[in-house]
Formats: sequence, structure tokens, C-alpha cells
Amino acid sequence: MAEMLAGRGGETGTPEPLCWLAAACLGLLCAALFLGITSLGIHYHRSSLKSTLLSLELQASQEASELLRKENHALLVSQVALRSQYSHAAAAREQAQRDALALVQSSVQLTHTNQQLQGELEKLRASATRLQSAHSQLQEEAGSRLEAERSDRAEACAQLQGERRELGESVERLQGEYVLLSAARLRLLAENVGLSESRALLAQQHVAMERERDRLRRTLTQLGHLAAVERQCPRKHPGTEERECEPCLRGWRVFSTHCYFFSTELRSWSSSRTHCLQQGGDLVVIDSIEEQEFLHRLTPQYRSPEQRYWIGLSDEEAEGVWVWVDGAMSMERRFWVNGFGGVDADRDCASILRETSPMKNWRDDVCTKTFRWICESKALVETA
Ligand SMILES: [Ca+2]
Ligand SMILES: [Ca+2]
Repeated sequence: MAEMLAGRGGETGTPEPLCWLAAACLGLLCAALFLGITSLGIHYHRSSLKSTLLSLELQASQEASELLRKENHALLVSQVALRSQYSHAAAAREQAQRDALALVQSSVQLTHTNQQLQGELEKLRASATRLQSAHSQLQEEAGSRLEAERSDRAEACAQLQGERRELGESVERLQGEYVLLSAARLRLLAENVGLSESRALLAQQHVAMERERDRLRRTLTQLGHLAAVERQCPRKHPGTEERECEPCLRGWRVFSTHCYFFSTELRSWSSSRTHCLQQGGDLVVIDSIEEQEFLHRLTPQYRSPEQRYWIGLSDEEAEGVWVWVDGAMSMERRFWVNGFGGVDADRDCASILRETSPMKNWRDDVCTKTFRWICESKALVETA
């Protein structure tokens, strides 16, 4: 353009400074325009850069916000977990405090127990010391005693050896005596056989004599009856056989169908029985409560313990087995005084004595003692 401007100035003959000025102004204007465009581009470029930076910052801010939100959530979760852990830790701390208190108490108790055990240990140590001392003393005593016993036994052994020799001699003597005794034993056995035969013979004689005794008693009873008839049945008229009988002998008491004699003399039990047999009766046999009461009524005047009446009851044959004179066993209707009538080898005969209770007045006594006695016989005739 400057060149164009310069051509036009040369052709027309216009002055050159104006051209140059116009060219300069144009140049300046172009330069200014170039600068404006350049600065505008730069400004645009800066604005673009700022926008980009802002966009990047915004994105970064959003990411940071998201990160913060996540961290916040994580922190909340951590807070909840920490609170739960704190609760557990608080409970554990309380349990630990209780355990610690219990441990303190246990420690105090253990300390007390330890002190007691320490005291007992001291006592045991003292006792052990005493025992050790006693043990040593006993060992010494035992040693001395053993020594003494050893010497005693040695002496005893020597003595026993001497006795053994003497015993040997005695054995020899005894063997000789044994031979003699064996011969004597054989002689005694032979004699024993002879004695056994004699005993059997005597037993047979005894049975025969008992039978003879019973026969004689029956004869005596019959004779008594005959004598009673003679005494109790006097003839109504002399020279005639017509008789009138009394139920009992004179001096006897009648009760029911029997007669009873109460003696005034004193005799032993067997002598009393002999008298009754001679009178045609026997010692009284009490075989009913009524008879017991009758006898009780007729013995009022004799209250002394020595004034008893023999009755026909004894355990001479077998101790403790009480048998009446008619052979009946006294198993029932026993009217013993308490403490009497048991087993007593010295007291084999029964007597009665008027006691407070009419049903308890029997006593056993020594048969050879002399008491009164009561005879009983059947009445010769029945009373109306
Ligand atoms: Ca009777
Ligand atoms: Ca007896």
C-alpha cells in the first residue's frame, strides 16, 4: 500500500511527507489494529483459561464435597461403633471394679487366714520340737529296756533249757504211768459194764417198788375208808348191823362233797401227807376257785408267817413242774403270791397262808419245815 501510495505521489507530483505520514498513520493504524486483535485474542485466551480453571475448580470442589460426604458418613458409622464400644467398655469397667473389690476382700480374708496359718505353723513347729525331744528320749529308754530284756531273756532261755531237761525226764515218767493207767482204765471199763448192769437191775427194782408203794397207798386208802366206816357209821342198836353214817370224821369240816381236816400240830410235808393217808384222805387238792375261797375262809386265825398249812402240791419230781398229789398238773388256777412258785431247788412244797388277797396266798417252801396241814377226803355220804 505504501508502495501504491508512493507510485501515486510520483505520477501526480504531490508532496512526499504527506504520503509518508499517511503511510505511517496507516501503519500505525494497522499496528494498532494488530495489537487490538492480538490483545483481544489474548484476553479471549485468558478468559477461556479462566473458564477452564473455574470448571476444573468446580469439578474438584464437587469431588471434594463428595469425598467429604463419604468421610462424614464414615465418621458417623465410626461414632456409632465407638459409642457401642464405649458402653461395653463402661460395663467392663464396672465389672472390673466389682472384681477388684472382691479381690480386695478376698485378699483381706486370705491375709487373715495366712496369719492364722502362720500361728498354727508356729505351734506345730513347737509341737514338732517337743515330739522330737520326746522321740529321742523314748529311743534312749527303749534302747536301755531292750538291752535289759535281752539279758533277762538270755537268763530265761538258760532256765528254760534246764526246765526242758526236767520235762524230758517227767515225760519218761509219765509214759510209764500212762501204761499203768491204761491197764487201770481197762479194768475200770470192765467194772463200769458191771455197774451199768447193776444200775439197770436197780432201776427195775425201783419201778417195782414204786408200784408196790402205790398199791400199798391204795390199800391204806381202802383201810382208811373201812376205818372211816367203822368210825363214822356206828350201829344203831347193839347186836345189829344197821348203821347210820356221818358224812365226815369227827373234827373234819364238810364242803360240797368233800371233807377237810385242819391240823393244829406241826409236821413236815411228807409226814403231814402220811397222816392224811392214814385218815383215808390225802393232802388237799385245790381244784376250784370255790374250794380256794372255802380254805381261805377257814384259815383266819393264823396270820404269822410261820403258821402256814401244807397243801398237796409239790415240784419234787421235776423242778418247776408243780404236780398235785392226785397226779394232776397245776397248769391253771394258780394262786401263788407274787415271786413264789418259780424255779427254786430248795423250795419244793406248797403251803397256804391267809393273805390279803384270797386268790394269792400260795408260797413254796422247804419241805422239811414243820407247818400245819389240810387233809381232804371224799365225804362218806352226801349231805342234803
Ligand atoms: Ca379238792
Ligand atoms: Ca422247787
